[in-house]
Amino acid sequence: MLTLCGFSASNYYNKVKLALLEKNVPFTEELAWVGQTDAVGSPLGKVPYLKTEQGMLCESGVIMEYIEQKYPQNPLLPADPFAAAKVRELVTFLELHLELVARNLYTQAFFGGQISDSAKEKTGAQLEKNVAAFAKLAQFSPFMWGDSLTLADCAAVVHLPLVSAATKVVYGRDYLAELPVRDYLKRMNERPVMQQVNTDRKANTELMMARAKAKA
Ligand SMILES: N[C@@H](CCC(=O)N[C@@H](CS)C(=O)NCC(=O)O)C(=O)O
Repeated sequence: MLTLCGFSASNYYNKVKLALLEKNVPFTEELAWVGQTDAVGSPLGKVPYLKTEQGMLCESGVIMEYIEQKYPQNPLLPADPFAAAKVRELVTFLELHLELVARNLYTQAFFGGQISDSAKEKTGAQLEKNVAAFAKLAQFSPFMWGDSLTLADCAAVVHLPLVSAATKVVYGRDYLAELPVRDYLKRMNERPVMQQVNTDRKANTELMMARAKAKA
């Protein structure tokens, strides 16, 4: 039995959880906040990490590939190598060029902090460019790529809402507004698995906020 470790407010944790649920792979969850992670399972102290009977794995992308290979049912990668590469290309764009860039805004957008004007300007310009490039790759019709749910959808549903929310708070404008993201997310949120992940995310986010308040 696999154990997914981390916390449900985390987008990277939920990306993996979604894949496990969509593939119908049995797993349990173990709550590990940042600062409480296993030093072997997650040497950088990040979540998620996965306990398997052979040992532990970190990095959500690696975990996803492991799950996909180990449990071929309900595939989240197309069998065709080029199609699979297109899906991976989208995951890379979503994470490297959108989420990681937007992450520079989270302190101010979600945690009551402030970022410098120069950081704001630099991040805004980078996001502008990257969103335009992402728009050329993503299909949204109805999935990120092809005619079935893939790893790219598991990444998109957890990362895109954060990019929208963070840019709205910091710049007063949703940088994804020109893309059909709202309709896409509405469709994806109708999936029972997504509803389960969202319910857990909301409960865990409240818990996280309460912990932060208690510490302050
Ligand atoms: N590249 C990592 C990113 C994971 C990540 O950044 N997780 C966040 C929570 S959403 C985290 O653990 N942050 C704490 C830290 O970076 O110290 C992955 O794909 O697993």
